[in-house]
Formats: sequence, C-alpha cells, structure tokens
Amino acid sequence: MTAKGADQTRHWQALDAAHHVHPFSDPAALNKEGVRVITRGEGVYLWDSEGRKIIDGMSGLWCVQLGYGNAELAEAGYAALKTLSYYNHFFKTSNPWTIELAAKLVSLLPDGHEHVLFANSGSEANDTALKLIRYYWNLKGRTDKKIHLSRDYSYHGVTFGAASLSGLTPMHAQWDLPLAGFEKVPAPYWYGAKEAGYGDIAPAEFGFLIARKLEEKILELGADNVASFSAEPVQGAGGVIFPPDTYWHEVQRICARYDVLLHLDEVITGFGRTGAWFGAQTWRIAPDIMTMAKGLSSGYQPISAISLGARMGETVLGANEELVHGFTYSGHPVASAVALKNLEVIERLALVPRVRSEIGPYFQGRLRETLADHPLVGEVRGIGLLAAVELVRDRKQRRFFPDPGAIGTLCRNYCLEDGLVCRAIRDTMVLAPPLVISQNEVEAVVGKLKAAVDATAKDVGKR
Ligand code: PXG
Repeated sequence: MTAKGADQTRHWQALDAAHHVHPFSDPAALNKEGVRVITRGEGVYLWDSEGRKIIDGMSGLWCVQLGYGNAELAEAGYAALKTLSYYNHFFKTSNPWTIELAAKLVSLLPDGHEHVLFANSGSEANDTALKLIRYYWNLKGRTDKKIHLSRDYSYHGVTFGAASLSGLTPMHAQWDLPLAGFEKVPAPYWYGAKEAGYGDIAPAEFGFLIARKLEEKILELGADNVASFSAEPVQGAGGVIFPPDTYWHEVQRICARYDVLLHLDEVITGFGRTGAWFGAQTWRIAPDIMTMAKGLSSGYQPISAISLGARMGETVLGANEELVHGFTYSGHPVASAVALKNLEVIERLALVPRVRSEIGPYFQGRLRETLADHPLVGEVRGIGLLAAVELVRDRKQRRFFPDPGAIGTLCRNYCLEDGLVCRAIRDTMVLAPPLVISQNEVEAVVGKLKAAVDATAKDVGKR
C-alpha cells in the first residue's frame, strides 16, 4: 500500500467516525478501531482501501447471489435510470419493469401465489405482511385474531413490527419491544437440544416436539386470538438452524387445524440459496403469505416483495376498497429493472440447478470432509450454499463453550486476517457464498475456514 493510500484510508476512517453511525455497532468501540473501507467488488471478491483482497463467504449480507460487479445488472439499472429515473404506482400508474418483474416473480413462486406487492427492504416486507395478515382477518370478520407468533432465534428485521416478530432477544431491550400481540415459540434447534434440557432426543422426534410447542401456544392463547405464525424456512441470522425433517409437515398441519395464517420469511432462503428458487419448494411448504428481499436483486438495488397465496389474494384483492398502504419507492423502476435482469441471469446461467446438484453438494461435501471430524467442531450442517459449523467444547455431549460468542469471534477474526468473510453467530461459523462461486473458490473458502478453526483450536488447547 502506498503512503497516499494509507492517508486516504485514515481520512475516510476519521470522517466516518465523525459523522456516520453504523448498524448493529457500538459507535465508541468502532471508532477507536477504525472501519475497513470496502472500495470494490468483483465476482466473489472484495477489495478494501488498502488494496487487500477478501473472499466473501457471506454474499455481503446473504444477498449477492450473482457476486459483485455483474455488468448486465449495472447496464439494466443504467438503462432504466436514463429512461424513467423515477415514477410511482399510486395514481393509476405503473411502469414496464415493475409489471414484468411481478409477472416473472409469480412464475417462480409456489402454487397459488399470483399477486405481489413491492417494498424496499426485508423489514418493510415483513411489516407489510403483518398489516396484510391483520387486514385479512378484519375482512373475514375475525377481528379477535390479532396475535402474531414467531420463533426464538428468528430474525425478521428492525422496524417496529419486524423487530417485534424477531426472536433474537438482544433486538428488543433498547426499544421497549416486542409490541403487545407478539408471542414466541421455541426454535427447532436440534443441535442445541441437549444443552437446552431436552436430553438425547433424536432429530425426528425433536421436530415433532417443537412443532407441538406451537400447538400448545395456540391452545394457551386461544386459536380465535391467533392471527399468524411467521418463520424462516431455515433460520439464518439466528444461527443457520435447519429444522428436522418432521418439523414443517407438522407445523403446517397445526396452522391448518387452528386456522392460523402461515407467513414464510424467504428473505435469506429465496432465489436459489438452498438449491430451489425458494425454501418453500425445498421443504414443501405452502405458505399463505411470503416475504422476500436480498437475492431478489442480488442486493444491487434495495427492493423487496410480498406475495399473497390463493386465500389471502382472493380476500384482499376482492375487498372492493382502497388498500391503504404503499411506499414512495414501492416498485421503483430502477430497482425493478435490476431485479428483473437478476432473475433473467440466474435463470440463463442455470444457477438454481447448479446449486442443487453441482456446486451446492460440492461445497457441502468439502466442508464435511475438511471439518466434520475436527476436535473443535460439533456439527457441520447445510444445504445448497448455506452452511453452519458449530464450534463446541464437547463434541460427544454436544456441549457449548461457557461464554457464547467468544470462540466464534476469535475464529471469525482469524478468517478475516486471512482474507475470508465468514460470520460468527454465537460460536457457529456461518457461510453463504454467492451462487456463482467456482470449485476453486470453494476450496479457498474451506481452506481458510479450516486454518482459522485450527488456529482457534490451538488457542483453546484443543489440538
Ligand atoms: N428477514 C430475514 C430472514 C432476514 O435475514 C430481514 C428479514 C430484514 O431485511 P432488511 O432488508 O430489512 O435488513 C433479514 C435481514 C446478519 C444480518 O448479520 C442479517 C440480516 C440483516 C442484517 C444482518 O446476519 N437479515
């Protein structure tokens, strides 16, 4: 790095510290350390202002399905910007890109999902879903159905509704959340079952048992008061928690039995991540309403969507009154153009079948071969290009380290020092690389993670 480069970095760090408040960060601690300034991205790689090349095992925030710097997406955005830089959908107007995007999206969605609304983030999509669920029950005359159920460890966003829905408890205290009417049920986190006091239960049985906790909660609150159950097909930010095979079938039986709407949050699992267009297809889930964001535009533009299943679509669209909801930027022409091109490119490159039967199995296989028997690793789990590696104190007894997050952070820092972005959620190392990752790049990711796990193991005397 040149002296000029170092000066530039320090200048940006000082300005950032002086004026820019970061998400999910302690401002004082961050400013003491100084931020890393990311200046460029290409494929699965990022570069910082000091010229360091970093391989991104997280697709940004689980979103750049196509990797960075895709020229087709850039050109699609530029063309739309030049042609119609902005217009809205409020006053009996629409635009070609949003119309085409809605139709394209519907062709990929689960059966019965024929209608979509657009917003700009996952949080907005989830707040919109909550409003539509409330509206649906009001239209049906079931005005007591007001309680929204969701799960421990879930992440649904940060706006008032979405944060109330989220089950990650640290998201609540600073803001006096959750709001009234939001209740939680346990997550189907089999690996943590023993530590949580469920004993040596088999995954299939645990899946049933945790689904039944939903039923117990519905009965406790009264089915007449419960509006919906919201869930990610796989819990992402909560620790990449894969439900046992028995779970989703049982959950759907329960929702149907008690007339509770099923809201599926596909913000992470959508757009090929698990080897199908949606997690709904991977786990055979038939949701009443679905929310998506991130991979919809590969993160190139802020855009999210809410799709209505047959039952909600019929009722909401048949209400014969104004739907009093919408954002200035709902279905922005530029974001829509980029999302439309993104779906076209994912399809043309056959990335979804690639994740299902080529690169996904390769990635999962290499992770397991390299790490499953490591003395610090309790479990490697995953499907497609979504994976988690649990770092544990005791592999046999499935016991975690006493100070959750300390070991994970250590390992995460070793990864970053070696030029790999890998998330640590508590002591679970998490990967979700771009769908375009090559086999050689998978080798680089797995090799760097292995080196970081080795270094961590050495620090804790596990080698
Ligand atoms: N639902 C899910 C399942 C998500 O993962 C949101 C909703 C909210 O989306 P917006 O666009 O409002 O951020 C998310 C977002 C992390 C991390 O550290 C994860 C997310 C966002 C930021 C950080 O894993 N997921």
